[in-house]
Amino acid sequence: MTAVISSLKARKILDSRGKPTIEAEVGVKFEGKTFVGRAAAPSGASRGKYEVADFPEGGVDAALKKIPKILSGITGGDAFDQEKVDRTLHEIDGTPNLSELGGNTTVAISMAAAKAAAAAKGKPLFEYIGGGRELPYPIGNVIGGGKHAGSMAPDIQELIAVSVGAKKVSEAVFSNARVHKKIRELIEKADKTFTGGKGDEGAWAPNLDNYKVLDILSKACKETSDETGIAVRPSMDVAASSLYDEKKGVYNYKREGKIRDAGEQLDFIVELVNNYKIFFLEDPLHEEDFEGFAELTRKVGKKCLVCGDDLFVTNVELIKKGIEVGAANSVLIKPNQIGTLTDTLNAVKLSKESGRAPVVSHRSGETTDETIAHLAVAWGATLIKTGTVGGERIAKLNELIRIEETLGSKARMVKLPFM
Ligand code: 2PG
Ligand code: MG
Repeated sequence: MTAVISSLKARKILDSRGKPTIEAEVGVKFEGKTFVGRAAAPSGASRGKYEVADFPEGGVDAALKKIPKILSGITGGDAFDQEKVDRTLHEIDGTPNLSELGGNTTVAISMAAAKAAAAAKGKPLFEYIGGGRELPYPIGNVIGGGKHAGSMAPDIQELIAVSVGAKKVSEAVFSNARVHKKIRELIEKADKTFTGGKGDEGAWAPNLDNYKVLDILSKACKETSDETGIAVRPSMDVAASSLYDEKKGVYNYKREGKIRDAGEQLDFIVELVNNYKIFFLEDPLHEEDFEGFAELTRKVGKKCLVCGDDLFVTNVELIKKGIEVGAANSVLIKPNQIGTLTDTLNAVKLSKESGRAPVVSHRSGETTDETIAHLAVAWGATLIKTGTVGGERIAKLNELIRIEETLGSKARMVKLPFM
């Protein structure tokens, strides 16, 4: 049985930052009927150096001009054979970093093809592509800084709440949202001039420094836990590559007015993990410091998920490098960093085989596409990073709630480490 690819359409749509991105629709013919899958690509602000190209030169418009060529390349192919579809996309592109078509173009088509195939089988996407039944813990960005907010916001890019005590995904989603709401009240107390401004991912963007926002995060997590009985742990994405001055080899915390060399950065991070009981720690060091990640993992990796985002960019070769030196115990998974579903799945598999917790993630520029919710469940991700509030963020969270409902009595939360 084959689901014969018969059509491909793509269009320029808006993302949450008001920038153009690409949406694709793939049509397949199966048992005399036509099924269509649709997916859109997100975009990053703090992009890793080794991510595939997002678009060809000329952006979305240039990508759209390539659609006829892609259509003729994939027409007649079998959408049930995802590996082949993705291999064909690579062949049509012909470059090592997808710069001819753009990783956003290929990822939208790859995901749309999978959705069309799932529709042909009459199955939800998560069941079709993986069949996982365990729900990931959503990690909720509640305070934004770095490249996602203005210059007076904290240097750390994301201060995050993880409702580790939740028994259901719906409980975790609402618990994270409760922390988000509480954070606003606490910021208002600390900064009378706060206007309610938010960063790119819907997290509050206050004029406060790193320690103040960490104190606020920690208080909000504790108070929420006390009120609901659901344990919530502080977490963060430092996005350290954005702070790193390559020429000088130092981390420049502009908001804080502080420069930290490699050793000071490591000590600072260890201090934060210990003082704030950080559960999930993403990109604490810059994207080429595999040795530093290894040292940090040795120091705090028994109590904290040390996660590589820009470090690995969802790329199996870089994950292998991490395995060799013992860097990180968790891997961020972003489909558009690597360009196809098959490449993304390979990164998830290798992460799991090596004992590294996969964390499926959105980007700071998003659409209402909900695909990553399905990927996270299908592949048994430990966590899913989606943000906490805002239309493009709740698109994923509400889909998780629906998936939990679909699974009914078979639904389980994944087992978290260190608990
Ligand atoms: C990150 C992401 C998503 P961006 O650094 O993890 O939160 O940001 O999409 O800007 O790379
Ligand atoms: Mg990151």
